[in-house]
Amino acid sequence: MSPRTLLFSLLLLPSIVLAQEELNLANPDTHSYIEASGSRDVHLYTDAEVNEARIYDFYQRQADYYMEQGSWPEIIPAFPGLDAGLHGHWGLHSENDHEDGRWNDIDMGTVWRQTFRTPELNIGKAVSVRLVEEDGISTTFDPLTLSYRVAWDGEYIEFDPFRWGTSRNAQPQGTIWLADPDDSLAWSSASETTEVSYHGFYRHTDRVVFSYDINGSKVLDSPWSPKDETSVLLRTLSFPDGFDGGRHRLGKLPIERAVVTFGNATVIQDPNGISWLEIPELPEGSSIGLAIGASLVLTDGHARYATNLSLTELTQGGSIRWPQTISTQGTRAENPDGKAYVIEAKAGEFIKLVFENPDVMPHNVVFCTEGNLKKVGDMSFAMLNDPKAADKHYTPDTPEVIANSHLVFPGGKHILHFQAPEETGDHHFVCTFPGHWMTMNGIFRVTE
Ligand SMILES: [Cu+2]
Repeated sequence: MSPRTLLFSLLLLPSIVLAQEELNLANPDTHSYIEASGSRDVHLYTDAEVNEARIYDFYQRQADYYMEQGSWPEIIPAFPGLDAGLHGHWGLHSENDHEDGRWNDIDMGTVWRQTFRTPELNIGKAVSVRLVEEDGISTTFDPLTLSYRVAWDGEYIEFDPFRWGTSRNAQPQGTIWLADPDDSLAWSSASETTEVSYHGFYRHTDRVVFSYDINGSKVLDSPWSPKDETSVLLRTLSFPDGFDGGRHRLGKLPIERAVVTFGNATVIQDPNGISWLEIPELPEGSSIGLAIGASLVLTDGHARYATNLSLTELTQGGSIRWPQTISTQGTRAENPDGKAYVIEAKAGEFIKLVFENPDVMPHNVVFCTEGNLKKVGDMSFAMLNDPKAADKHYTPDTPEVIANSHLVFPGGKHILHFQAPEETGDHHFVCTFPGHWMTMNGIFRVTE
């Protein structure tokens, strides 16, 4: 620290302490506005469970309170429900109904990429592959170790319904028979250093081929399993550029549970009971087959596992996995007599509008004052020239607009809270997505 900086620090320190002493910090516990049930007229959102709505009530009470006091502290508290409040963080969701296991109903296909968790393991960048559908074998590849760290029999992945299903990660649904707790790199080359890079994986029909480099030499690595057996993981490793030689960790399993089915490699076991695949220097285009099983004891006869297919071919396109096309079209409501649609409300009434879009294109809903449909419609069309139009939800910035929803994309929903105007009359509602206003409009009738 230079002498000059030191001087500044010394001068600054007492003034900070002084400032803190002088700060008049509000304590929300002692102020009545925190209590939603009292102290002012009942607000529309006083009883709202979700903070997003309740927050409006809170800040109005707070403002009322301090204006009544005639003075206010320099720091007033923020709404206490926003973070870790009674009804969930950030005010967006009530977590009272967050138990939802519907993720378990979807067809997950053959590859699932999500943090994978068992009671013993947590694999952050896991790629889980279902090798055989319906009560078959699944395995989880770890791109950081470049190895298959888990294999299990039974169903594929399941989700805990806690907090809408994904916050406790993907979990295996079945019986685990291979688990490698070691999260260090599973390859070591014959060279002094081992540098690896993971490139991702190819999908070819129901096969998955992982691709990575070891000291610059390409490795293709594909898991597979016999359809009529359980607890057997087959692997084909291809070395298109050849290989300098090295070792690959298979996990803590008895040496007889891992068998080389073809190619030039041997399985060895270290004093810690870890089995390794020992690979000598290999020429270009070499492949190795491997079978790992929970109860596999094979001395011979394992040729049935030796499926020496070309992994390079599997990195090219294959047949279409999902050849079916399903199309669906939203329909507009019937309006046979050609009369305008009418929404009715009382003057000054608070309205909660749930706007859902089942159509194939985006829409919004904008309420505007009587006689100004065309004006607002024309302004919305002019927004085609506005680069910020999407941010504004294609809603013209004009006093004729009473309220507007967000632009809602197909399948989406927006909940709009607003107050009907005091002026009675036939106001309008309209979609202001450019080009829509002339056909997508109706009457917003406000009565006494
Ligand atoms: Cu529209």
